[in-house]
Amino acid sequence: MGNLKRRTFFKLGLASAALAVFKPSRASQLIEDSTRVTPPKPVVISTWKHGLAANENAWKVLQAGGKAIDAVEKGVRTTEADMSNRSVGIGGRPDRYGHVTLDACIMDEKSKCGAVAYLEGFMHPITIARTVMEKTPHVMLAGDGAADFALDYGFKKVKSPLKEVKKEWKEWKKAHTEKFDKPEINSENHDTIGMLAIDADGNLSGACTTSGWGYKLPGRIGDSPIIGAGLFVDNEIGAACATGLGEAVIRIAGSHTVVELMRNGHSPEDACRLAVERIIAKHDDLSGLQVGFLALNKNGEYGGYSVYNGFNFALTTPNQNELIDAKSNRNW
Ligand code: SD4
Repeated sequence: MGNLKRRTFFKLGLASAALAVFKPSRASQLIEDSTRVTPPKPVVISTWKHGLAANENAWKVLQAGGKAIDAVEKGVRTTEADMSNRSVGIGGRPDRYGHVTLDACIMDEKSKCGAVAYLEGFMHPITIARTVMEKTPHVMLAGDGAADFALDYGFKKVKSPLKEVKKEWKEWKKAHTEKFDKPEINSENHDTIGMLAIDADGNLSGACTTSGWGYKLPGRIGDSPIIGAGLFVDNEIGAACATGLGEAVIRIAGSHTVVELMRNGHSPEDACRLAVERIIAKHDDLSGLQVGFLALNKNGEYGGYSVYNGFNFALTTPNQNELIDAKSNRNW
């Protein structure tokens, strides 16, 4: 934060802190900062390199004047359908016993949300999550219940894991005989897709979908389907999503924390940085603990930050379409 930024924030921060307790204020009222660039809307951002292809499909919806909720669903379906992706969808890595279990959630501008967790054998968990949101009084369905629900709504079962993924898992299993060997998380081994969008009407939505931590214990559910952890949207303020070690994200209700930091006047990048620092402060052992956050506020400003270097995100606006390296706290 530059001096001007800092001074502006402190001045506004004192006045707004009291207000924020009683009445949520729009980010645009809290942040008056001439050094910040506000991109023209719509804007879509998403995690990792595969975000570029996902953004392309989301952009088709946004460019045609469509809604952010439709854009994020369409966007992340691209990654779910990509059989070369080992962390999202049916092409993902299985748990310790060879089952690929999928987690996903979605949230719209009215704070409606839906999620599926521990779901096996469906191509598009994000659309099943949206169906939970739209057709049931619930937010989250898990396991067999989620699978039965999906079948009831006409989603088709597909086989998993893929042959080559099964082969890789069998080799892993041979080498890992302990009851629970901590599977390695490193710069190669995590690429959940989280996507956030603001449409031409200024409405925000988000989606997050993953096959989770490769070779996890059966029954394990990560942050990605948990509203407030892997994803959170508050249409008055902004949206955030997370990637990386879900357990660490859950411990600080990560995405909700990022949105609340934006509510208190922090820029998207700064909010992500503060959430990362909170995670760092709460863990004695940071080895392999990669977490990255992305955030987008009501003005269309965006940012990301991660524990370790190597986290990047795809940005698409009317003027830009690029992969951006997020700042990080430390190097691998
Ligand atoms: C999880 N957060 O299941 C997910 C994994 C992930 O990038 O993000 N990979 O913990």
